Amino acid sequence: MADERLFEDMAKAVIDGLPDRARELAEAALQAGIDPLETIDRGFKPGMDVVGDGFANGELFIPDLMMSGEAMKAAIAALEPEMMRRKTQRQVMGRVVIGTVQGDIHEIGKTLVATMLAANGFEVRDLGVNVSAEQFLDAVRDMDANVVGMSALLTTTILNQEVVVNALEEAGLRDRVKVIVGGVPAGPEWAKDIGADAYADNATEAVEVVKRLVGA
Ligand code: B1M
Repeated sequence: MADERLFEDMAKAVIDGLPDRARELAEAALQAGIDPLETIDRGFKPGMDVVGDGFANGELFIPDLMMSGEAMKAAIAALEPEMMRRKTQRQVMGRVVIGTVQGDIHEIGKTLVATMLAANGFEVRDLGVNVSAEQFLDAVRDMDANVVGMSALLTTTILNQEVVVNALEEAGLRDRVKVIVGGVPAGPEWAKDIGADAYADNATEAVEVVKRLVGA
């Protein structure tokens, strides 16, 4: 019951776009021993979904999305050390290059996936947002990656996931890497259509899928 109340307050902090309050609540959840991912999934993320719906309905505007994004980022930053502490394994399970595709600056989901992969023993190079096909290719060569992860949140930019798959093919790198895609407009059918190896719905699933892809 106390946890439910905390989760409601977290959603509200994101909806109201209050980074300090979000950080405070994340710290309270850590004190209470709640799993950081449960905190995100049941507390902060539902608030983000309310904001997304409000924006889609024309009730909220870009500054609202930005402030909510800042609140969500503050919460994740507070939870990240505990995520790493709980999951860190010594053995390197694989090398992952990850980024949000070109034209897209949504970073929160991608960063969460990158953090969870790192916490689960993968060496992760996070290229950030608005990442071009060329940048993905350079990083694959540079770190001899065996997995490429791409996030996209817009129905327009998701097309760039296919651009990267094709660029990997043309550069002769496709056989060396497994490709996983994610983000709201993606899905298993989309992954199959563009020649990716897999899709994951959330950060926890992404870890399981990437482990399977590298045979770990
Ligand atoms: Co934007 N935005 N946004 N936005 N934004 C959405 C995506 C939108 C659905 C809102 C809406 O209308 N309901 C809509 C897209 C509509 C569409 O394309 N059909 C939208 C729009 C339209 C836009 C702009 C075009 C608005 C404008 O300018 N007119 C603009 C585009 C800018 C650009 O990228 N070029 C824009 C801008 C922004 C902000 C910058 C203001 C801000 C982002 C701030 C930031 O990232 N620092 C923002 C936000 C916050 C959102 C919403 C509200 C929340 C996104 C988020 O962070 N969710 C979003 C609505 C929504 O999603 N409900 C929306 C929380 C995060 C933890 O979840 O990112 O889904 P998510 O990640 C999940 C899974 O998807 C999955 O795991 C993650 C963790 O569970 N996943 C992966 C993600 N990547 C993965 C990769 C994997 C595997 C799993 O493997 C590699």
